[in-house]
Amino acid sequence: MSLAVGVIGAGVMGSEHARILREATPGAHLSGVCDADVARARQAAGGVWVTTDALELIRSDRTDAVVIAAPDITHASLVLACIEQGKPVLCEKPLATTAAEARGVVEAEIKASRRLVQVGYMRRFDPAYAEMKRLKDEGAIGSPLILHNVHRNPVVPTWFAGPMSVTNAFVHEIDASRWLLGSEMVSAHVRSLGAGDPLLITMETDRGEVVSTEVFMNCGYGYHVHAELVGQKGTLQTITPRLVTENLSGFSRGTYPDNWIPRFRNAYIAQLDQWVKSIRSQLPGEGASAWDGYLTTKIADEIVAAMANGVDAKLVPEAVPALYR
Ligand code: ISE
Repeated sequence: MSLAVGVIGAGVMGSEHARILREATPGAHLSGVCDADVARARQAAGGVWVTTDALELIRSDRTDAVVIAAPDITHASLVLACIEQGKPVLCEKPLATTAAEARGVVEAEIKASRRLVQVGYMRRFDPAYAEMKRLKDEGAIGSPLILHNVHRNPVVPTWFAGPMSVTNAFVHEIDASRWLLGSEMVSAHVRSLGAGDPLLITMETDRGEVVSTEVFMNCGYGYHVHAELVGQKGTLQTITPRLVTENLSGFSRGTYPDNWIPRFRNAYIAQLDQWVKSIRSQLPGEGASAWDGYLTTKIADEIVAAMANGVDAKLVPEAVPALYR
């Protein structure tokens, strides 16, 4: 039987998840959409049930599983409600806005003795990042030494302020770096340029690798995410996927998208597909667990606190609970 999935939040990300569930997710279908703005919910729903009450959607018999794409501040409490109902949940990143809340989600899963949560760190499903990891794991470039990440958005709205470039954007780089290298971060140093944008964040891992990341939220020219992994024998770098290069008037050029959806469209599709398959087969998924989501938010929290105090962050790796080993 097809898995009935309800989506909470009908903004940029929620609408995209709803569209993928309507059009491109074998084994599942969109069964409901929740948003405080009913018109927006209806638009994303394409004819299925809509509600303005997130708890109603989570508790409803019409939903077997839930995708959360509501504002970051609501994530932890909505995920807890899904765990309470015993319903699998794919929560957009971050899992929570504070490490304490994220830890609460981990504790709830441990208490339920069931892994119900996947966090939407979709880079793990991006063909370029996945190929980079495959080659690195095969030993193609020898031992990794440095990971260079670039994370640029053309512009962010005024509400995207203060520590959000760490807690909302850089969190992707924390998760992708931990996953790609298979290492834990032990320290972080932040250099703030301009009026706090861009940031240059350097982390060191427990294996002595260095992860450098530029986070530039108002770079002006387009959405651009890039990674290059330097190893002892060579490097691996992602190639920005493009369908066409325009050759004109003495120039060769390609365009950048306005936001992350065109760049990571295939990753979002693969992520939902794998999530649905893991629920249907009752096997653990390949995505980020609640534990990964917790560690990422904890590192982000510690970096923000260290920035406020003008010091480096000392990050202390924690023992992984049995449920997540
Ligand atoms: C946004 O929320 C995302 O998740 C995008 O993937 C990220 O690149 C962007 O910086 C965030 O603001």
